[in-house]
Amino acid sequence: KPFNRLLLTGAAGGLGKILRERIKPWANIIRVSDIAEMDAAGDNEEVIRCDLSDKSAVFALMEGVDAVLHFGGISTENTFEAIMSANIQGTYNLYEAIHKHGVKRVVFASSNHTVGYYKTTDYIDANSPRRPDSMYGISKCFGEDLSRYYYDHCGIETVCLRIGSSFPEPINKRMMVTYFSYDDLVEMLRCSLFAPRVGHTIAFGMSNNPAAWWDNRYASHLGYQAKDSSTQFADKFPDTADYPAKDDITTIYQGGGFLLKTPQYK
Ligand code: NAI
Ligand code: 15L
Repeated sequence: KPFNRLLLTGAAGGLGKILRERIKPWANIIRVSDIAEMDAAGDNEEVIRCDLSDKSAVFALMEGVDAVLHFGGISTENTFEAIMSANIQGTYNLYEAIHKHGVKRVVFASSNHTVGYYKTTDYIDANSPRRPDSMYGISKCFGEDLSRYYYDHCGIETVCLRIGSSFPEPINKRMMVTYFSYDDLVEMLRCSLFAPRVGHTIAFGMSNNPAAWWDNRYASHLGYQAKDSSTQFADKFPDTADYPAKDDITTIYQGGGFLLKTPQYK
């Protein structure tokens, strides 16, 4: 198999549970980790419970690892303190361990909330200045810069995947634009792990949806081609003249409801 040992963080989460099943063909051993309880190890699996903010635990977690899918951390808006520990300290610990153990390739689950303050009428690409919409989005910007540093300084390659909305199906109009099917996510991860050279790449994780806010031109070297589209859900959320609504912050900006969630500004 292409890798001997592949580490997945966030394995107890929504995406982690899906990925745990789907990434098996890519490595002889899949090491899964989370702060929360996970299912027991199956064939060719290792299960290690670990808090990403615990540096020595993260160093032990990385031993013998060849590549990392970093999905662990707080995945929605929260207090700065909580986000600082899991996402900022946690991602720093992870990259220090990656450097120490000579890991060559990482995929970092970044987020569309790095650019959530663009308007839903804007069309942006990976070179557009970031406009985070939340403390959560700021922590993902930190992960993008941190991984850039570890590439420039140490040559560790990372694909920062700004995931749109990866759920079974869209649950509102916004998600008709941001929808990223599980199959397309897995394909994007495969491309990110196996493209010959990725350097430091920022990619947007989205399916081939009828409307888009993001241009993936700077990720074309990954060779990713979406197979799915939110079109199949169009009956649930038909196009109407009231979207984006002019007076609703959650439809004016790409980040949607995240703009209202930062605890100290609620
Ligand atoms: P989730 O919240 O279901 O999973 C995150 C996992 O990280 C949880 O199992 C949690 O226990 C674990 N975790 C939290 N703090 C931790 C810590 N200190 N140490 C170790 N593990 C910790 O979120 P989901 O939806 O599965 O997302 C996975 C990743 O993808 C997250 O990093 C999220 O920010 C990112 N993402 C997901 C999107 C989506 O549409 N599902 C969109 C954009 C980004
Ligand atoms: C994210 O970054 C979150 O992790 C996920 O729970 C969704 O809210 C997603 O963005 C989204 O924007 O739909």
